Amino acid sequence: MKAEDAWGARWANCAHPLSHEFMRIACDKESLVVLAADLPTIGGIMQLIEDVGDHVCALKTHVDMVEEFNMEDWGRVVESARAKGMLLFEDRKFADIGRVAQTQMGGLYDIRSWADLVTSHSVSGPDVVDGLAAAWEDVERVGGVLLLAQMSSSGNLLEEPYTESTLEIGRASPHVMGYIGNGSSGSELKMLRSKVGEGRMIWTPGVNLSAEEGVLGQRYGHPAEAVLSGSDAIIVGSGIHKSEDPISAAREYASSSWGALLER
Ligand code: S5P
Repeated sequence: MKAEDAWGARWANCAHPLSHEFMRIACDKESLVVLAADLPTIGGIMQLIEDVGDHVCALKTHVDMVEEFNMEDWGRVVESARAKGMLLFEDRKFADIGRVAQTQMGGLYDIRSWADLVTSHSVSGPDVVDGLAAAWEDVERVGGVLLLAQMSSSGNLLEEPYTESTLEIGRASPHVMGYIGNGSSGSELKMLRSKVGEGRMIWTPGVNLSAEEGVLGQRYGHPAEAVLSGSDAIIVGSGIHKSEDPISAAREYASSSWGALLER
């Protein structure tokens, strides 16, 4: 299916090049799944990419949870994700002043050199986004930022006025590809979509086909409901990597999210 037909107004109105890249991959794979590969070893992540990469559009990582991290082995992860046609998305949740965020994009993990997308909080103000963009510029790469406008964890402090200020920061920067929204709540998502409009993506964690609650305060909603409420990508971790059959699970999340997009 052609991306502009599947995505409609979103295709026409999103300006960030990586949003189009994502929408194209989603159409190729018939899936809106972003894989949260929350595993502590490079071998485990590699295996997961091999197993489910065909049904997943982006690999979301937390590099700082990987034991014995080194750039050489990480290069293999990056290579195999790219070979499977996935975007690389480091969920670093930056939150510092601009200059420090720019420096943190380098360092041991050298996120700027391989990540296409990163998450950032907006709590420190708009300069954090400029710092991240400057870091990609330093290595002559283009990247996109997803700002946390909502969270899925219970009792989080991202209330409506904070969400609105976050959207203001996002609107002012071409580097902000979109926002993280709360996938566990259809009503919160509809509200977020109405404020965001068509020009930015909303990606949502907090989705699971079977569980309603995760460990340590994680909340879950149904992936199809999230997409029907305005989400453009479902971020799935445990639902896939903790499943007894990750391949079938990835297929189910793919078809549930893709079906909901076509319905939308
Ligand atoms: O509000 C949020 C934002 C994020 S990015 N809630 C989240 O759970 N996440 C991330 O999504 C979290 O860091 C984890 O990697 C993933 C959810 O994993 P799951 O196992 O609950 O599906």
